[in-house]
Amino acid sequence: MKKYLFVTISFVILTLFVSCSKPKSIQIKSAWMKPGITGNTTAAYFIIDNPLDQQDRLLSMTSKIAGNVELHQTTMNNGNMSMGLVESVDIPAHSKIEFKPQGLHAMFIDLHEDLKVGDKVETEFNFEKTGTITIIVEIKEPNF
Ligand SMILES: [Cu+2]
Repeated sequence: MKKYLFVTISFVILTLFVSCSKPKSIQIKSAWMKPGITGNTTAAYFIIDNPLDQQDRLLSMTSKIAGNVELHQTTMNNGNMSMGLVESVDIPAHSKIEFKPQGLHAMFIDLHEDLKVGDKVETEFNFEKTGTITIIVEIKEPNF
């Protein structure tokens, strides 16, 4: 009888431990992309949520539907909007980094196909520590 009680208590403790320490990981949320035409470029936007205790870094992105995907930052200089290449993007511990219109974005260059509203595009995000996260990005009509 004592043995069963011990086993039960151990199981309860183990269950508590597992539920408290359920693995947290970097997540990519609210991802969407503007429509695009074959041979042209388009941009994708999303939020990278890092709930971890350590910083990570977005190194690059890839997708079968584009010849190249670059990380860009839009800046305003004397009223002129321009965008520049960003080598990588730090994602500090316990933070969310938002890629949004007129800010950080992912530029999909040399599209291999037309992208219409409702289409879905598989995209890989390559992080320094987390490795590769693959998500589906949906094409949406920009509302700005
Ligand atoms: Cu750009």
